[in-house]
Amino acid sequence: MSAVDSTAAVRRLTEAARSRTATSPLTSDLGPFDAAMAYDLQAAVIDDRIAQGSSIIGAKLGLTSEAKQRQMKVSEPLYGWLTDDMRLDPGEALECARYIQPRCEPEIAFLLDDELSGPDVGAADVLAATAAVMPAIDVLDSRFTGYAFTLPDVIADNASGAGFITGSTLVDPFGIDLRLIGVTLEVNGILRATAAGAAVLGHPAASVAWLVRALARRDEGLEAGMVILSGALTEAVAVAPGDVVVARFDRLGTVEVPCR
Ligand code: 0L1
Ligand code: MG
Repeated sequence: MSAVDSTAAVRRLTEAARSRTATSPLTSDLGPFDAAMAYDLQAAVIDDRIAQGSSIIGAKLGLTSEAKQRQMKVSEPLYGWLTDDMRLDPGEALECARYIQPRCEPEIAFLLDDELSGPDVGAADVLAATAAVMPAIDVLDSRFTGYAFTLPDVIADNASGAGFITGSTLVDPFGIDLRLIGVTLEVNGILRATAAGAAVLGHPAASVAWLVRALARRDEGLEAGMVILSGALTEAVAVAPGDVVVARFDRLGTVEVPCR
């Protein structure tokens, strides 16, 4: 496997996002590459955004539930980064024209009050470093036509990350079994999916721990103050102007996104 042209790959992804025009998978045009190189390309995409003025405020996990792995035909999780320009304020509308093919999915978000790094971090360490958990909706927008990609492609594409919104309730995770947090996902008042926290790698905190261990392989970690989206509990739903997406979480509260 030869190294792919990083400049060409980054240009393809940033131009697709800028022009809201989907592109073909990098692996089909630039040749195959592995997950390690895919994370190098992801880092280059994020560096490019930082150079344009964005800053990293958190991270996200993807493909953490069996439902999502089946939907996307892959068998392992992945991660990406959240930048400040991706955050939607409570009540703010999701402007569909800013995206290529937006989808929404409900997630449990962790707000860290301590840094997390190292190859041996487990779910208990994550909970100990967590200030609060919050209900969240992850907004996806694959830069690849029809969400058709291989795992390295979607890693390079920052895990299809495009936006996110957290609910206004900050909940202390102690005394709550996050595996048992139920969620309902409604679009326009129609129930589209239900799930519980255990859908996310058995426990949402185990999912964040997986991320920390994956980052340790690159000598990276998570910082205090970061928001971590721990992975979707259900499949993602496609959204269009006029839709209202509502995710209701047991004990964590509700988060809602109007689309226009
Ligand atoms: O947040 C996610 O689960 C994204 C994973 C990437 C696959 C997708 O685009 O659904
Ligand atoms: Mg997600």
